[in-house]
Amino acid sequence: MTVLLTGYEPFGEHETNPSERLAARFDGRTIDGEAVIGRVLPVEFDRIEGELLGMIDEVRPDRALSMGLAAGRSAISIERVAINVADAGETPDNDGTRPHDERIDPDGPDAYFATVPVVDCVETLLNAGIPARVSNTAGTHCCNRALYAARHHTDLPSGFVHLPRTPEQAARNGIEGAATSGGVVPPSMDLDRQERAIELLIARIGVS
Ligand code: PCA
Repeated sequence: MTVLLTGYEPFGEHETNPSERLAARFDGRTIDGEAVIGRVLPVEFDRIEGELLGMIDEVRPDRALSMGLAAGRSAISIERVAINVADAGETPDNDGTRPHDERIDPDGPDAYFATVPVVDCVETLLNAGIPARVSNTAGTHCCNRALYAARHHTDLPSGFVHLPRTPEQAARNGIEGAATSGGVVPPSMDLDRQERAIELLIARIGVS
């Protein structure tokens, strides 16, 4: 079995993206019999769908697991749903595009559920000592769009994982955010632990 594991390039204020780094770490590995192909998606509303479908066409995976950064979150978040909305909020994409209250597809369904076992995935991580939770919103930026596209255009079991910042990213934010004057430092998780989480998820999704 083959799993397509995607990450995203850096975007907005973030100079790195743990999801991009993990996609590189996993590319070419085999985890519990699952051959992993790691790829990186652009953070561009107008390109995600085409790029993702192109990768699926080329790789012909049996499942698709996408990852992205959720900068304020403290735990690995397994997304339950993708909604038919494109809204960049205050963060334009890497092409400067900033949709506001748009539909991804005006004729498409309002939402799609992820088709990986979301609750089981969270339990697997929690039992391994990794902070994790079900998330009931993937937001309305590019990450939501990748899960919507996978479900809208393919029958592949598909899921999305939002990752916290790494400690290095959180420290950088602390420098910029005046932590030495009492400013807040955002939550983080080290990349090795994030990597272990993705390993466990690939294995768990493989048996479902
Ligand atoms: N996170 C953003 C887009 C790319 C990424 O890694 C999101 O949550 O939509």
